[in-house]
Amino acid sequence: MQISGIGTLLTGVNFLVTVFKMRTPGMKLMQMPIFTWTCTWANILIVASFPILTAVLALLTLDRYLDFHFFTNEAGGNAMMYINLFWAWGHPEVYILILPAFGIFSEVISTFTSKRLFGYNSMVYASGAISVLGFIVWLHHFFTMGSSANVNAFFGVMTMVIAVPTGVKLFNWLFTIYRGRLRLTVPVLWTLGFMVTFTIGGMTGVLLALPGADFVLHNSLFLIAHFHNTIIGGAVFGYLAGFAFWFPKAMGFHLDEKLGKASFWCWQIGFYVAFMPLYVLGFLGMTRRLNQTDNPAWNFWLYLAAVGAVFILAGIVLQFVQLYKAFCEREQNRDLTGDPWNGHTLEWSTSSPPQFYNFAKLPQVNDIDAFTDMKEQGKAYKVQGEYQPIHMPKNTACGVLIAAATTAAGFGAIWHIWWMVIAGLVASFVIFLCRAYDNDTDYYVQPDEVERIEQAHLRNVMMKEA
Ligand SMILES: [Cu+2]
Repeated sequence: MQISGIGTLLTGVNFLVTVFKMRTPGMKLMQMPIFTWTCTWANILIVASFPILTAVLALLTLDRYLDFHFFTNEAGGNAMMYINLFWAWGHPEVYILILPAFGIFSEVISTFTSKRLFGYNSMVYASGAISVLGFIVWLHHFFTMGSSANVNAFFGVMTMVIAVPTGVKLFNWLFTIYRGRLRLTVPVLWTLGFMVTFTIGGMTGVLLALPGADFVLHNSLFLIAHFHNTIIGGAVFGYLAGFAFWFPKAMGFHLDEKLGKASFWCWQIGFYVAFMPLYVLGFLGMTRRLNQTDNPAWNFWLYLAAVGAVFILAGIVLQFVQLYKAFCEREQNRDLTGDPWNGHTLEWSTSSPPQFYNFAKLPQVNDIDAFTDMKEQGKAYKVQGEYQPIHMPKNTACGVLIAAATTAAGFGAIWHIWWMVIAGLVASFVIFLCRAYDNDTDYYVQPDEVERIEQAHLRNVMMKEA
């Protein structure tokens, strides 16, 4: 946990520096693609919240390995302090999961309605509000801890307030669809399924945010239903929408629409049949983490939930079948233009899959939907001036080697194999030093090579247009 947490933290720093320092010429912050914006907020959350996880795991390590008592009640520590610190990281973490998905839904909705996203600015600010509020709600995970009524009320109210910026987003998506011609592709189906399902999950979250209600529902299956309702209906649906949306860009060929739709319906129906009974079971008094039950009143709902799980399994299998079919028929289903959906943002202006250097020339941006703007002004696919050499990083195995060495150190620490811990840490530091003192880390792609690659893409685009 500690190693992957530090890895996430470093990745967050990397993404933020890239966003703030390496945008293409002309692109202001308020002109970034909305997906980039929601990922930026997610990475701000990573940089702000993961140090809490690092600290709490360090304290736990001291407890476990050196006999400290930070979290041991009998020895003057406090076990609830662990739960508090864990969720001070953990609640922001659930927004780290959902915010990128929100961005995917925004891209999908605006692309497939062929409209500009409604309320771009308010989308950015709503994501920011969700990010900030995400830090002052952690106590809703344990209203039953024994805090005063005032403390519980504060965290309950703050939790409910998050429904406001989330509602702003939902209405923006609806207004984008309004009077647009929504193309019912697979990414759109996931998005529509999300809008209905996530709204239900959000509302049961508001119910749980009432401290009084939480005393009844805490650790019941109502809670289990709620968080699956948001994580599956929000994050998972979002990632699957993004998978279908960007698959042709990343791989250079299309997925099968029919299988994608069949998978969606299995997931959607399966989700409701599997998880709505859990809300009922929560009200019937069933708690989480039971390995057996003796209440016959629960049986019907448990069997019903099992039927739903079978539907979800069918959805997962269909995803793999879809992937397999796409690979088998990739020659017939090539995406030659690189712009299969009539996209709005710059990634659709490159070939599919994009070249190793991404953009032959850095595009000049003057508008939110930069690629739409280029197409409207007749500037798309037009090369301005000569190609320049492209500065590229060389490949290196250092990252993978450091990961292997730290994994060995972590494995050794868990099983008290101390020589392995020391060897892993020393090895990772030595590899780091080698990388730090290596000056031969970059190279240039020459203009004639860039031209040859780009001409092939442009010929494909011309053929399609002809
Ligand atoms: Cu929470």
